[in-house]
Amino acid sequence: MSEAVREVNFDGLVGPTHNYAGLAHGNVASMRHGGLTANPREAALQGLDKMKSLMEAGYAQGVLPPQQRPDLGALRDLGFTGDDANVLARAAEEAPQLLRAVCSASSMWTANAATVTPSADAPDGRVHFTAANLQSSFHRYLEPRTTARVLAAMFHDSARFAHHPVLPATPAFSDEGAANHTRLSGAHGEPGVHLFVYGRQAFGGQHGPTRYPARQTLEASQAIARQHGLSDAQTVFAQQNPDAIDAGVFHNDVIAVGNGPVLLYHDMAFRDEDATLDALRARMSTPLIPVRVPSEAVSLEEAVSTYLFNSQLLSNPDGSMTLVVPGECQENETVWRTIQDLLLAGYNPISEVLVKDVKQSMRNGGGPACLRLRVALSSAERQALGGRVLLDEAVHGDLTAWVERHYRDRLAPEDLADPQLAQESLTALDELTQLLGIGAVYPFQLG
Ligand code: SUG
Repeated sequence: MSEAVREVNFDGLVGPTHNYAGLAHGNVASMRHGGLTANPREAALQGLDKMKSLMEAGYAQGVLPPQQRPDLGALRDLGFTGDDANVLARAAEEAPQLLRAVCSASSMWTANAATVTPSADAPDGRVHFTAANLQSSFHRYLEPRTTARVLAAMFHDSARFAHHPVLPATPAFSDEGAANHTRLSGAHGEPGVHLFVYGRQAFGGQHGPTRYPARQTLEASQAIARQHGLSDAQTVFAQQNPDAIDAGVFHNDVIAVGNGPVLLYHDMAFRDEDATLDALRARMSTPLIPVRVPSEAVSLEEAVSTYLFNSQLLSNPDGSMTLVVPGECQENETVWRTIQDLLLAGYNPISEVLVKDVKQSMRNGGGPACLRLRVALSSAERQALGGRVLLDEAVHGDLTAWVERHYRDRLAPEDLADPQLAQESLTALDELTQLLGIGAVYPFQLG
C-alpha cells in the first residue's frame, strides 16, 4: 500500500483580481510592490505553466480554485449598502484599504490554505484537514470559509477524509496552515514526524519578533496536532528565529523546506537549531538528512529576496530529489552557486534543479512552495477525490483556455472599484466550478 502513496501538490489557481495592494505587513515583497499594475492573466498562466512542468516531469499535480473576489459580502457586513456598484464606489471613496483587501487573490497561496496529516500518520487511518484561520490579516481572514467548503467538496468521502473546525480566529490561535508545517519521513507512504514551527507563544514563552508580526502561535499548532490525533512521539514544535521574522521571514517556508528525510534550511531558521534537529532525530525512524545553508553562503536578506527556501523539494522514483526554484534564484549569482554546490554534494539526494518563472506571484511574496498544498494520498484516496482536480493534459488545456477567455492582462489599483471586474470574476468562477466539477462552493452559488 505504501508503494502507491504519492504526494499530490495542489496548486492554487491565481484568481482574476490578482493585484498588488501592499497588504501584508512583514512580507517585504508585498510591502515593496504595493501600487504596481498587475497582470492577472500572466500570473494565472505562470502558475499553470509551473503545474504543467511538474505534471510532465511525472509528479502528481492537483489544482485548487480561487475565491470569489471582490468579496462584496464582506463589504456589506462592514456596513456598505446599496447595489454592487454602490458598495464598490462607496468603499473606494471611504475605505480604499478595505476595497483592496476584499479584492485580493491571496487564496492562490495554498500553502496557507490548510494543514494536512496523511492517513499513514493518523490513528483512524484517514487524511486529516484543518483549514487555516489566517486571522493575521483581514484580506486573508476572508479565505477559510470558502477554503473549507472547497476542501470538503474535493475530499468528500468521510470514510477516507476528516475535516476539522477552523481554529478560533483570534490572536492566540493564529494559524497560517502548511507554511509552518513540515512532514519528515522515509518514503511518502511511511509514517512521518511533523515539524510545527511557530513564531510566538500566546500564553507565556520566550520573546517573539519586535518589528514584524509572528503569524503562527504554538497554541494553534498544538491544537491542530490534537485535532489530527498526532502524539508527542510524532510531533516537534520549534520556535522560529524571531530575528528572521523581523528580516521578512513571515512563514517558516520562506527559510526552510523539507521532503522525505531531507530538511533544507538556513542557519537562521530556528531559535534553537540543535534542539530542533535533536528532537526530530529522536522521533524519526529513518535518519534525518539536514542540509544546512549558513549565513556566510546565503545571507538572510538574499534568502528573502530570492526565495531559495520557498522551493519545492520533490521525490523521484530513483530516490533522488528535484528542487523547484523561482527564477530569482538563478538571477542571483551567490544563490545559484549555492544551489549548484547542493546538487554536487554527495551527502544529500538533491540532484536536479528546475527553474520556474512565477514573478507575478513573487512580487506579492509568493514563491513556488507558497503556491501549493501538499497532500500525500494513496491510490485509493486519489480515486476517492471529488471533481476534476488532478491535472492532466485536458484539464490543463481547459484551464488555460478559461484563463485566456476571462482574465485581464492589466489590473491597476484604481480598477478594483470597477463593477465590471466583479461581474467578470463571478462569470469566470461560475464556469470554473463546472469545469472542475466541484459543485457549488462559492457564496454566490449557495444562495
Ligand atoms: O500572506 N501575500 C501573501 C503571501 C503568502 C505566501 N505564502 C507562503 N509563504 N506560504 C501573504 O503575505 C500580499 C497581497 C498584497 O499585498 O496584495 C499577500 O497577501
